[in-house]
Formats: sequence, structure tokens, C-alpha cells
Amino acid sequence: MPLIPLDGGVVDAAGIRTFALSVQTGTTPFRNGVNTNTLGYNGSLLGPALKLRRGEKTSIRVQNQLDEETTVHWHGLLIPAEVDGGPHQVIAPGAQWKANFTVNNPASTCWFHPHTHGSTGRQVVMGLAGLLIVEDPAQAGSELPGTWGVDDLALVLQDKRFTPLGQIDYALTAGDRLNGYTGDVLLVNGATAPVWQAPRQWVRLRLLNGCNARFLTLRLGNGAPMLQMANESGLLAAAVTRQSITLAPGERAEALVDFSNVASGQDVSLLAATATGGMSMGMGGGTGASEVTAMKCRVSLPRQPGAITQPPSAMASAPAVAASVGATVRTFNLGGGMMSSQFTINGRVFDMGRVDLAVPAKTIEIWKFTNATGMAHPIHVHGVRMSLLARDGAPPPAYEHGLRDTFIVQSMETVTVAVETAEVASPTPLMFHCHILEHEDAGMMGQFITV
Ligand SMILES: [Cu+2]
Repeated sequence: MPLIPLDGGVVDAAGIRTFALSVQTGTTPFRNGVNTNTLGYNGSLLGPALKLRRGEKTSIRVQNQLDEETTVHWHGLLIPAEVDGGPHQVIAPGAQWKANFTVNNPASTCWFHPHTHGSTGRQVVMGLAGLLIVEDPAQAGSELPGTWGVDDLALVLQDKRFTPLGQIDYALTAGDRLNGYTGDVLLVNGATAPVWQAPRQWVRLRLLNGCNARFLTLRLGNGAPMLQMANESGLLAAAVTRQSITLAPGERAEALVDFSNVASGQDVSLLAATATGGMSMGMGGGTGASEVTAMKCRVSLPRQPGAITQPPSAMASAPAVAASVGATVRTFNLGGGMMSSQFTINGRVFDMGRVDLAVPAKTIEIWKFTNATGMAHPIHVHGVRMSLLARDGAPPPAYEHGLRDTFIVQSMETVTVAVETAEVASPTPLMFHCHILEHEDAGMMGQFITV
């Protein structure tokens, strides 16, 4: 089982925690005897998990060793627009870019990936994705498994498609342009159905749907529930018992799983049912909903010293964003896609030179996203604190509480969110977009500035 390496960075003489990322080419042996060309951060495929601490001054130096432009977007981080790593912060081939910021997120599992307009989907499929593990000293009392790779396991789930010669196939079909790119192989941390040697105790799974377009519904093969204790932007006030967890592209969840009573040596599978936002698309080229074994937990290690004996009854969750009566309401209509693969927001396709909205800084507004298309779209808003208020007027379920950065808007649904903008105004645009990367690349994206 390949583990995502945890990188704690180095604190320099000025007290700034510094990290270095090299965006590079490499090869990965996905299949016997074939070296597949891939991209990675500090390696051939994927990237490290950068361990950030709330309140710390942080500097991430990115060296682009590719022969094409890229950007590095810190998905979920509440940082100034200038260092967000969106499509305006292009890193030329051979160039270096530095993101300097103070970490302002609660404890959470965020991630980083390219946001290069028009080539995000390809660069992610080629392997560019890493994790951001945020710790918050004020939440340190939460008793949760936290030994990396031992009882705290990060899983990057992605699908890929290969050419007959074993290279990554990113030749988009008409179906890919409509539904988003789907592969026929599901990889976990870059491996097909890996086996993890798990301890007989409670463990924590950090789940990232890093697919371009596939929605994943995850469950345990032994029928045991998962206790979801965090969604993508932080801890829930109390864990929610779930038989399955559905994640759209870009979304994360954290779950506690109990292996205490699993017989030693036995496998517990993590199963993934896969679909696109529009229709069920089976793995292996078939259609119809299908379920595959994403990975296996081989419960073979003894209970580790310091393991928790029961999940915490309450956790130090970050406060949600609440909107007051009279707050400005903005509407976003998700459209298109009927006879073409052109998706729009408020009737428009993304234009790098057009600012769609100017929003006051340090303000809470109500944003309503209505999906008039025939498929679901996961919406991601950059650089704001955000909480779900309602789905079609009804309060969201408990596992959707707290801070969010990405949320699903189902076909014909309206999702209402409270959005709190950055403290300091900035003329640099921030993005709001569909996280099906082929929709994003084709222009299902808008940008706002703070004034
Ligand atoms: Cu979309």
C-alpha cells in the first residue's frame, strides 16, 4: 500500500515554516512491464501531504520543472487571492513561485492541485495532486487517531484510463466533454486495490475524491458503519454514523472505522460505487452502477499503544457561517449541457479578462446555486468561509454542517450557502466553479473580486 508521505516542512531562521515543491515529470509502473509517463510533486506521481498549523506563517516554494505552464491551487485554504494558485497565478516552465501566507483554517484535510485554465483536467489525471493536513492547536483536545500511516490513513481516490500501450489516455470523447473524464481503473494513492496492514483498533480514514468527474459512494465490505467525523473543511461537532459516504470530485471526508473486533488477518474492503454526475458509468467500460474494491484493510497488526478505545462524543468543530436577515442574496444559475457540452454559470462561459462579481470584503452574503441542467455539479468557491444553509429550502443533514468549500448541487436543486468574504479586499480574482474538471476547463467558472 503506497502511503502519501507526510512533510512537516522546515522552520527557518525567521520562524516561517517552509516547504519546497518541485513539479516534475516521471514514470510510474501502474502495470507489469510498462513505465507510464506521469507528473508529480517531489516525485513521479501525486505529492506529499504538507502538515500545516493554524496561525503559523508559512511559505511554499514551487519550482515548475515541466515544459508547460502550471499553477498550484491550495484547495480549501483561507488565504489571500494573490497566493490562491488559481488560473491567474501562472508558473512558467522553469520558473519558481512562492506562496506566503498565515494558516487560517481549522483542523482539516485539504489538498492542492493545478488550476491551469484549459489544462487542469489533464494535469490532474497525469498525477498532480497532493494533500494539506491542517492542525489547529486550539482543537488539540480532540482525541482522534493521528499516527500517520498507522491509524491515520490518507487515501487519494482517482480513476484513470490507459491506452493499449499503457500510457494515460486523456483523449476526450464527446461523452467525456459532457459528463467529464472517466477512467476504467480506480486507483488509491496510485495503486489498484492496494492492501493496507491495519491495526485491530479504531482507525481514521482521510478520504479525497481526486477524480476529475466520478462521484464515489464509499462503504465497508463487512457492512460495518463508518463514523464520519469531518467533511472537507473540518471536524463535525459530533460524528455521524453512516453506512456509506458519497463524495463528489474535490470533496473530502474523514471517517473513524472500528477494527477492534475484526478477526486477526481478516480483510475489510473499502468499496466504491462509481458514477458521473449525469449517469451511472461502470468501471471496465460497462454502463450501470458498479461497485469495485478500492482497497483492502488487512487487520493484521496488534492494537497500537495509545489507541483510542471509543470515538469522541463531541469534537471541537469550527463555528459555521451564519447569515443575518437582510444579507445580500446572489443567485447563480447552472445551465447548459442539453445538446452541447457547453456548461455555463448565469448564462456565461468563463472569461479570464472578465470579473463577474465585486463583493464587499469582510461581509457575509447568501449565495443560491440553482442547477437547471440534467446532471449534478460539485461547486467549489475559493477563498471564503462558507456553510450550507439549505437544500431546496430544507436544512442540510448533520454531515453537511460546519465549514465547506465544495458541495454538490443535484440536477434541478437549489443549494443556499452563507459566504463570508476575506477580511482584506483584493483586486485579484477568486474563482467559483464546477469541480468536474472538464466542465471547469470548458468554462463552467466565474470570478469575483473583493472591494
Ligand atoms: Cu459541472
